[in-house]
Amino acid sequence: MQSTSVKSPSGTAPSEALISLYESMLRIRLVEEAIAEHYAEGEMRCPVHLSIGQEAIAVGACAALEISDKIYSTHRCHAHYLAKGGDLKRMFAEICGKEAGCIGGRGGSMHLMDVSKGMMASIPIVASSIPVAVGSALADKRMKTGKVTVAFIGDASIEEGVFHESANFAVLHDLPVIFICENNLYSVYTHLNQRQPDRPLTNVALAHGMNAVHGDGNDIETCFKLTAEAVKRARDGGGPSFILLDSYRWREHCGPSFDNHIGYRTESEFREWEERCPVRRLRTKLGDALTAEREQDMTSKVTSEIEDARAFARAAPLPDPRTAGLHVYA
Ligand SMILES: Cc1ncc(C[n+]2csc(CCOP(=O)(O)OP(=O)(O)O)c2C)c(N)n1
Ligand SMILES: [Mg+2]
Repeated sequence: MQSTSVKSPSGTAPSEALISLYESMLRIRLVEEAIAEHYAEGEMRCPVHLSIGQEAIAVGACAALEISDKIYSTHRCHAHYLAKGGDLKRMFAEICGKEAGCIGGRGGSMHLMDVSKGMMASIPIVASSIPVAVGSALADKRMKTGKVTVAFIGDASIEEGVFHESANFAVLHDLPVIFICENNLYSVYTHLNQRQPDRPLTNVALAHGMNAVHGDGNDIETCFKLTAEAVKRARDGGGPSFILLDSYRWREHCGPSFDNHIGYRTESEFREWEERCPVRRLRTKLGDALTAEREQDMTSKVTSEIEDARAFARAAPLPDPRTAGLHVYA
């Protein structure tokens, strides 16, 4: 999907653009369901953190960016990589530890990047991508490139000191950086209410003097609109923004399965959020604008793309062990 094609002057997405956003979300959903389905086969040689249930944030936000804008992600990076235009074959190859992977098979699922698409890095140490994103925005401001940087962060990132140092620095220097906080309510097994009682996360950003907004992260138009507004502010020299988007991770924190039975959350909570599925929600909204035939074509196209990517990854060679020392700085 060309991210520029969904923009309209009013900041809302027109109908063909919504169909394109739907396809993008559906693609991410089907890719991650394929990962979950085949994970036990043992070809994927790394832990996986799935974004199933959270697709609207990645797709809506990236639709408000140019390809030349930059994003930074976390351990839960598949959706961001794909939404920004990352190559699916190279993603599967990376997850399978193959040389053809997007970083040569050296990192796996939590380290996806594609600099040519502005997917600059994914860093699984919680909050560690934040200062890198802020540095990237500082460089772009100094070089007057007009580029905007987005740091996708989880709700737990706000609990790391480096978020506060980075937020303070970004505000003091009016940097073109946007913190998109995907609030899926949990840091592994601990609910936000136990970690941040009586304090909306937006208040933390506001305390740093940053523009801060809050929205429904399962509504793709909200994700698009709030990001588009923050992008405009950043490009106009208005400095950083913090966007808090509520969503829910459907699968276990790390791995392909469901884990509602282990006790940290209830089945009924899960069912409530499942009802708010971002993909189905947009599908309902599209109604007859997306015919059943077109949707079937879309699904078949994505399914065969996934099969091709899996076959590519399976057939690709492992990295040459003699290259293990490359890119290691000591
Ligand atoms: C500094 C640091 N502490 C702990 C961990 C272990 N860890 C990995 S993911 C995670 C939870 C992150 O929660 P959140 O930021 O809300 O993202 P989510 O997994 O919910 O998408 C933790 C504690 C880590 N990777 N880095
Ligand atoms: Mg979380």
